Amino acid sequence: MAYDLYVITDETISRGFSHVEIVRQVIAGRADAIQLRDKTCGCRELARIGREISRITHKTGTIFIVNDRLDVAIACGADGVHLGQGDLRVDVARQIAPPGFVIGVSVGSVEEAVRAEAEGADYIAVSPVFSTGSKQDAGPGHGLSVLRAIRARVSCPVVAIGGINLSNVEEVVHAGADGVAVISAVVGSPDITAAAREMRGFVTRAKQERTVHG
Ligand code: TZP
Ligand code: MG
Repeated sequence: MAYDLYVITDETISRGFSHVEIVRQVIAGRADAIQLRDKTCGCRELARIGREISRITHKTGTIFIVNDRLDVAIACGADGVHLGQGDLRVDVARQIAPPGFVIGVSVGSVEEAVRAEAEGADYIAVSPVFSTGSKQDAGPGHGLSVLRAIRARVSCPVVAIGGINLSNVEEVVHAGADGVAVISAVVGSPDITAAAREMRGFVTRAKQERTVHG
């Protein structure tokens, strides 16, 4: 599974676009994965939105992940769930999830990354790589050195998240990220589709450079 461009929805910075409208626009910009993230709406509403999104992503083949809520993710037909360090453990979530369900985990250290992979994570998200205003409790950025150290210790896909934009995405990929998860750089742009397309192009190019130059 490819996570080159992983866009997280956020209605608070999307200039009036709903989660579903954000999803349509980032898919038009060739996002590989999208995550439904809303800390304010109840689980019934989240599941309703999620069902609408999964109807879209099933047609396009885009990976659809729900943040935090395994129950909502399963109920709405998403491909997976993204768990934080305070959410269900991956191996516990795995017991409830259907076969093939994608489970991603946020990690902030080599120790957390190694544990998440050992517990069965399908991908890990190094969070946050840089400081960000999009998540109040994200804490300071861990930097590229932690990303590099984690990359060296796990074999599952590593996604970088937090403060990633066009000016730093190249170094993030060169530090070993398989993909980048972004909110503001894409969802906060006046042209969400164009921003997604441009960001994905940067990731693709940086990955090609990595292959060529080792
Ligand atoms: N988790 C860790 S950082 C973050 C989340 C949801 C926010 C990323 O947003 P941005 O705007 O790309 O920094
Ligand atoms: Mg979470």
